Amino acid sequence: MKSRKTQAETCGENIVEWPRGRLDFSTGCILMGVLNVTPDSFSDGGQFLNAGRAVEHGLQMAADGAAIIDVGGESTRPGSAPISDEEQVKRVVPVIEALAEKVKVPISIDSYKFEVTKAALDAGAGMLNDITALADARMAELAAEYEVPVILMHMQGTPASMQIKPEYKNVVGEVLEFLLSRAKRAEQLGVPKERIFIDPGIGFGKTLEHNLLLLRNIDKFVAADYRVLIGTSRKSFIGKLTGIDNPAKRIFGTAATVALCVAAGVSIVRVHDVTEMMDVVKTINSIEKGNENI
Ligand code: HH2
Repeated sequence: MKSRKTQAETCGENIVEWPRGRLDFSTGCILMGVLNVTPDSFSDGGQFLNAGRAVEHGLQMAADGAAIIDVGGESTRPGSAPISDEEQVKRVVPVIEALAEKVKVPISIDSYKFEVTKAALDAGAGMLNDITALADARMAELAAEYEVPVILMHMQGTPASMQIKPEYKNVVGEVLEFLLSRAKRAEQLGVPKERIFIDPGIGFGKTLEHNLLLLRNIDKFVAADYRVLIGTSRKSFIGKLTGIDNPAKRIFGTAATVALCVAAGVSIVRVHDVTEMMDVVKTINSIEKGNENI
């Protein structure tokens, strides 16, 4: 393993606290559970479109150890087209409202749309997950105004076109530079540094080779000044490597990437299979920290 540096060494305090939430990194990496309230997400589309079932799944993920529940109302899989703000709000708001009342962990809203994000914040969301890394600068203003953390993800192009012909001269350098410049912009717009998370955006405008290069060099992101989040869960590059077409069956490949990320010092992993990945995260955290009691 290239780096054993934890993010606490580069990012300061182990506890990140804000009016609507708190994240504790003292045991190492923590886990974000994915809750897609969509009919067409690549791996669980349609499973949680019903609000009652979505809330149940969110509660289960929190009970299983997820430290954040990430609620999304629009699939951003390759080739997907955007849907209206109204439709997204209709999907996510009832779920966020119900979950915010029932779970202690923060709920993040997976959206890059200002109106959707604002509605989600008013419904009780406590974090922003923006796959466009503040392409709309008003998103940073929302984060500052509601005093919530923001996840900045890198994407080349848009979901509709991003996988047609992604190109980089130096994918690691370019993605990192982009994220650092957006993180600086967020700080300038009033988001404190400890509330900013950077994410290289695995699978978003990246070939298999790009994804592997980013994962092989994840220590370079960890060594930057911001905490890192990674989402590899069930993604198609794992299907390409393992020959498994069904995304829900890509658990072992996902586990391998999660183990690698945790060992490299990543702060948050975004996953669908919370129970299984909790075992991976706990095991690697214990090895890294030399602590058998976590
Ligand atoms: N990946 C997906 C969606 N949102 N957000 C961040 N920060 N990082 C990611 O890697 C990421 C993300 C895609 O996964 P999923 O939500 O399961 O699929 P879909 O977009 O089809 O709903």
